[in-house]
Amino acid sequence: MQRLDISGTEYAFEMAPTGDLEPGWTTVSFRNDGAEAHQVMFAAPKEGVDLAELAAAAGQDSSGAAAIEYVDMIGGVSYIGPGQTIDAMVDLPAGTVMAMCYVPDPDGVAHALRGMSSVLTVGGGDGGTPPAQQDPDPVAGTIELAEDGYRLPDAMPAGWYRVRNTDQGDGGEGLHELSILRLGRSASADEVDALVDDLAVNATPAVPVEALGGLGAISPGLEGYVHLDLPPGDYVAVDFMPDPGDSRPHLLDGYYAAFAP
Ligand SMILES: [Cu+2]
Repeated sequence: MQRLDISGTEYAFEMAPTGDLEPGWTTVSFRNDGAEAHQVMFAAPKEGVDLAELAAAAGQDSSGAAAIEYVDMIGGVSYIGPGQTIDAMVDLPAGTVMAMCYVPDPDGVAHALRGMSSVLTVGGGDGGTPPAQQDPDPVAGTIELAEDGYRLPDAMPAGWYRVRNTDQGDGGEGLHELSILRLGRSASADEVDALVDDLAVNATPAVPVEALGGLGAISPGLEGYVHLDLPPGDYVAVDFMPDPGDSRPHLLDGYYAAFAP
């Protein structure tokens, strides 16, 4: 399978290879070599969208809500802390694909607005054979991003997880991500609620958390894969994504779940 190694720092991606990508399933290995949390979300502009128009709309909006009106989100790696590495698989379409980080900096400005955004050109090179369309083997389980929240397996041994966004409600605007946070200690439901409120405003929560990554934002009907190896403990899965054109992150509307793998 095609492989893309990405390192994230303040505020740029470094990618290898830097070109010659073919369409199809691609293993994306993301390493956070920075001091802040980062992510890499892949986005494909919708049919007919002009990149300059997209850049103008996205350039002032740290929530990402403006940008996502113009693109299909095709997955990637969600919010992950310094020193952490995670692998995901992304089905890259031919054409222009953007890689973006919308984690806020200490001033609340999205990293993408500070330069953490890259444009990839997929295919159109030498017409070589694209990577085989194959499922990773073995798949340890399936995680569903449903209209009303996460559907997580009862047990989550180490392995590849298929992540499917099945939320077709409200005109198919249900963009979601699977961001996995490990709690420093067990927390009551009220403490988890408070934690989510703090995360939504980029405040330091009372319960310490470690961002382990997960699958980056993915549009309704699409799927991706993420490799999880979660030590025993208490976790919360959260969705920082907003709806297109509305900056309110989904976690504030209850799109989160406490779990113990
Ligand atoms: Cu970043």
